[in-house]
Amino acid sequence: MIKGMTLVTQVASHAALDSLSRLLDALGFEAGKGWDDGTGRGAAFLAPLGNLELVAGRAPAVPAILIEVMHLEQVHAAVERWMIANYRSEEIPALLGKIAPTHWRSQLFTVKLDPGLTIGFWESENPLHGKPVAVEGDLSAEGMRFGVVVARWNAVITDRLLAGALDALYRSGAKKDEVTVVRVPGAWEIPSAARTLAESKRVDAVVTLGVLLRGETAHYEAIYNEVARGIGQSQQETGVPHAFGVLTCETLEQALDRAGLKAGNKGFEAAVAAIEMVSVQRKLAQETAAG
Ligand code: DLZ
Repeated sequence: MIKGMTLVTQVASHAALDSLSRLLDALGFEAGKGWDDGTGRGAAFLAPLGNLELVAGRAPAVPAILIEVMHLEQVHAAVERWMIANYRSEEIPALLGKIAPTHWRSQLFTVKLDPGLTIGFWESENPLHGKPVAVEGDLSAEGMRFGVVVARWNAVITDRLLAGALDALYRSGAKKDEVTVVRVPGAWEIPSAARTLAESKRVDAVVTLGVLLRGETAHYEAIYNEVARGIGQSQQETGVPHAFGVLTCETLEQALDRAGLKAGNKGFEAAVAAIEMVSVQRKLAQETAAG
């Protein structure tokens, strides 16, 4: 079973390896496992997709290291900024190529990092190139407005869920004044506040956060069912995505684990789901508008 593919390529020198490693690091590549066995060094960089392309009959028209990106202009600008910080300005025009069309319906630019090391960055003109044909949400919250409804009951847990949710929203690009936090007495009150926010059209998505502890909650099932139903109904009837971050736990310890101790932070996860759903909704609306 095929698991992945690694293109192993020799670069001209240790200096070239370090230079390319710094550039890829600056561009946000995830570092893989490097090695140094005394005779040589390796640096690995991970990308979500990989291809091995073999060429016969003539030399390839592109550098051996070819990185596919989205938003090629932004990548070009990022590489230029990195070069300005690392090279003399008069050297840069000869090293950093301009974005140019290729004969295979793409745009490409090259960067010469060393006499023996040129790499290329490219973007297909077909936005679906290399992607499964599916509408998927992005995880950027820029330009999105959120409501976060958080129950005060079991605040030792819900405060942590709230911190996780805000961390996810802000780190994904949401602006502080575009996030409205609403505190309600307990989980029972979450659906009503969520619905008011959703109907206000002040938010693109609602994140709901609460904790129901079975051991301490009389009529646990009845309350839980009603909270879940109310949040779901608000989502369906308003069309505003509602992320479900209401924990249902047997014990406080279990709840703590899910609020940042051993099992992640469900507030963070709910906020990420909300971001993704706003993005999915916007993409679906665009597709519908485009016919
Ligand atoms: C009353 C109650 C109980 C027993 N348990 C919980 C709980 O585990 N988690 C929670 O968020 N809220 C609880 N509440 C409060 C109710 O949700 C509600 O706030 C009150 O009944 C007032 O309507």
